[in-house]
Parts: sequence; C-alpha cells; structure tokens
Amino acid sequence: MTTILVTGAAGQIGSELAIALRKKYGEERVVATDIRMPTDEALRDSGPFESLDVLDENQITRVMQQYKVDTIFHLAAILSAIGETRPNVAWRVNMGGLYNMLEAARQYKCSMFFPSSIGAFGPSTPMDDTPQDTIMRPETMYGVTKLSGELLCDYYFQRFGVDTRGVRFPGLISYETEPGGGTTDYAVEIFFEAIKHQKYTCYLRDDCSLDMMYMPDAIRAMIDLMEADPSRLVHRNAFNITAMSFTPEILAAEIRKFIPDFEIGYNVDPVRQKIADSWPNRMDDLAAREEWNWAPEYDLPSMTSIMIEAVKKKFEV
Ligand code: NAD
Ligand code: AKB
Repeated sequence: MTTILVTGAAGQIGSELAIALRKKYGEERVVATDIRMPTDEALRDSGPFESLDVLDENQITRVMQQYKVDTIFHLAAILSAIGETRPNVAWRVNMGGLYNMLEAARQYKCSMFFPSSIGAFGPSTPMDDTPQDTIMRPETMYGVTKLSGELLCDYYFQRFGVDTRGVRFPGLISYETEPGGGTTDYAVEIFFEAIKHQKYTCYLRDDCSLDMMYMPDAIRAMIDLMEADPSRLVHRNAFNITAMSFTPEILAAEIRKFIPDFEIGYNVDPVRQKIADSWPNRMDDLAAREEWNWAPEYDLPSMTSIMIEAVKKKFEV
C-alpha cells in the first residue's frame, strides 16, 4: 500500500481506520474522503482530506489522479436501518458507489477493500455457527446491496484481476464516532446512556442474539486482510469474522458489573427487530482464521470495561 484512499472516512469505521492507516503508513499517504466534514479534529488535521461523493465520477477521477492512489478502502454506504426507510437511496449509494470505486480500482490498478456485513445473510440462513459458504437470501435493501456487492467484487477479481478483498463485519462497538443508522447501534448507545442516565431503553428484544466486535479488532482485520498473502486467499469476498455474540440482556448484565444501578427497559421497534431476527446469532469464522490468521483480541468483558472507561472520560472532557 503506497497511497491509500478511504471513502466514507467521516463515519464510525472510517474515522478510526484513516487514523490507524496514517500511523502505520504515513500521514500524507492516506487520503480521507467523505461527503461531509469529519467531526474529529484529529482526522481533519492529521493528513489530506477531500470532499468526495462516490456517485460523482468526475470527483473520483480527480482524486485518483491527484494522489496516484493504489489502494482503496471503500466504506461509504447507507446502513441497514436507514436503508429500510430509504431503500432507493441505499441502492443508489451502495451499488452505484461500489461500481464507481471498482471501476476506479480497475482503471488505476488498485487493490480494494469492501466491507460486507452480517446483513448479507437472511432468515433462511443457518443462524448458529453460520458457515462461510451457505444460503444467502437477505430481505433488507442493505442486505441485498451487501450480497450483490460481494458478488460484484468477486466479478472484478475474476474478470479484470482487481485485487478485491472483504469481510462480513458483525455489529461494531466504538466510542470515537457515532454509528450511522444501523440495527446493531444499540450496543454503542447503551454505553452512553448507562454513563449519562444509568438506564437505557432498547429497541431490540432482550433475547436477540447478534455477532459483535470491538472497533480495534475490526481495524486490525481490515489491514491484516489487505496485507495477507494472496495465494492463501480462497474466499476473498467476503470472510465471516466475529469476536463475541450477546443479547441486550447479557450486555446489560455485563455493564451492571461496573454500574450496579444500571437498568435496561425495552420498547421494541418492529422494523429493526425484523432485520435483527434475519441475521445470524453467531457466525463461524474458520475460513478467515485459516486463510489469513484472523483472531479477535477483545471479548465481551474486556470490551465492556474499556468502553465504560472511555465513555466516562469522554463526558469528563
Ligand atoms: P457510517 O454510516 O458511520 O459512515 C458511512 C459514511 O459514508 C458517512 O460518513 C457518510 O457521510 C458517507 N457517505 C454516505 N454517502 C456517501 C456518498 N455518496 N459519497 C461519499 N460518502 C458517503 O458507516 P460505518 O459504520 O462507518 O460503515 C462503513 C462501512 O462498513 C459500510 O459499508 C457499512 O455497511 C460497513 N459495515 C459497518 C458495520 C458497523 O457496525 N459499523 C458493520 C458491518 C458493515
Ligand atoms: C448495521 O446494523 O446496519 C451495521 C451492520 C451490522 O452491517 N452495523
């Protein structure tokens, strides 16, 4: 990776990925881009930032040529919950943006990372130990774009030799940048509400089990996969990866170890509950472990204790 472009860099993942890439490869070599300015000063001030709409081919060409990009992390997208309220926008941004960035990768001979999601699975997928290769019939617009995206990335690899690689992320938990309108956002919100008000009303059922991961594991996974020996990669787009699996009730119990008075209530949102019910309880990530040595570092107890301390500090500031 010589010059790296990150799309959607103002988002929950991009804001932390861009900083991590700058630390590893050099500040000037990582071009962060988004349609909105990042809220995080560290991201704005630590290297180049360009306003870039992934639906605008002229803007993409300008940035690709100006910076001589050779690696793309394409994160710009509409997430699942917003995608269900605005499916037309989700299709346009997720598919149109991906197509444009794959075309740029083909034309400028770049490798490209594309994040798929547990959302690429559907209600007919086996829910426990969800295999790497299995039935995939997502019923959300987000899921349709993620599964189509995986296939499109495979197509660009097979047809044009573009080095596309990706993972199916679970819900990601972090404290730097707010999540952008997904179904798993509760697992971040709960920490902020626990610290601020010692209570949280959850929009998912108490027993709704989902895969989750603490952000530093997700950042490491992206970088490790892009640096992996290509001869070992059988799957490419996209690898199941997970770190922990819990329900709102289990997470609340873990938070209570630090905030004994913490209370959780439920006001179930049928739209997001239906989405969550169609996603795996826990994925099998053996292929990632075997093909590029994936292993998470954070489990539920370690993630919870770090999140509690970090969110507390954020409020003190
Ligand atoms: P986010 O919503 O926080 O960030 C997405 C960013 O894309 C936003 O900053 C937004 O301004 C930008 N964007 C939207 N439309 C754009 C456009 N037309 N041109 C350029 N930028 C545009 O999302 P995130 O959580 O950082 O997710 C990044 C990627 O990872 C997405 O593809 C998402 O599907 C995937 N993913 C995320 C999670 C998660 O839990 N965060 C889990 C699985 C997969
Ligand atoms: C969402 O809930 O939409 C994302 C995801 C798991 O893809 N967090």
